[in-house]
Amino acid sequence: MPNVFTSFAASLRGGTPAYAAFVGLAEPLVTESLMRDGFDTAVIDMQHGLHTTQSAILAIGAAAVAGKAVFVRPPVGAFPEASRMLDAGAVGIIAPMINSLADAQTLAGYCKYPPLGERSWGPYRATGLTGLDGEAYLKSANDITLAIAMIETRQALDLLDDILAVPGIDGVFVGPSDLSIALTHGATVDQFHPEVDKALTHVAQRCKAHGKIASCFSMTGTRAAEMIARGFHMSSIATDQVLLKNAAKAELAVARGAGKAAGARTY
Ligand code: 3PY
Ligand code: MG
Repeated sequence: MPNVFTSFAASLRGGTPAYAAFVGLAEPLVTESLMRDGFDTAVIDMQHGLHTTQSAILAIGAAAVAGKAVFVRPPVGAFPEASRMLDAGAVGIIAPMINSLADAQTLAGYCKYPPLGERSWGPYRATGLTGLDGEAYLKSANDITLAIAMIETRQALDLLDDILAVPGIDGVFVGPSDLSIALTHGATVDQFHPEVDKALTHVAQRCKAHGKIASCFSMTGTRAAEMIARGFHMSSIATDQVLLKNAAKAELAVARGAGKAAGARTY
């Protein structure tokens, strides 16, 4: 029986837009709560967030309890962690700083079974979450899980077509902060920098030409919707910490008489 773990990748490839939570707080309930609040998926962040191998595994399970399949972002170059997270039931890997063809090939190698790669066998939890037995999982894993390369440097942008052409790379995810730092030679970190904006449009167009997934980080819901309108398949929105800060500031402003109420809700 198909479920979110077997159908999410096809739905994303098919053009159903997805909004992702970006989760750095290593408490599983944070992920579960964001999934229950309506995000389509999440990126569990082991690169800059506080997630460890163990907490990421728990977050995958917490999202599953809420009926959602999530991505994991391992640290830079931690390719073995990518296979491990797929074994633990991640629906995809968003790998940071994929800056060369070799990086992209290595990512595909760790994420895909032969003939696309050399992922080692051991889908410890993935078979349970997908509901597939070993043989069925082997046959479908390369399709139902996603290897996504982050584009966040000038080299990566220059190599975009080559990266997208790697068999086993399902798409790219633009990191606009790092990209702004790279494109301005370290002068600023500005996700809305005109050069970044131009790059985002270019990435959406090249992904369309290659028939691959375009995804990116956005700091606000407005920006995320704009990215989907520009042809991106998926955008994350802010981070869990930013959402928490925004809500805290807004409610305190209301309490102190200087803000507008966000609306009552309960647990
Ligand atoms: C970036 O903007 O550099 C990112 O990695 C987003 O998470
Ligand atoms: Mg980055």
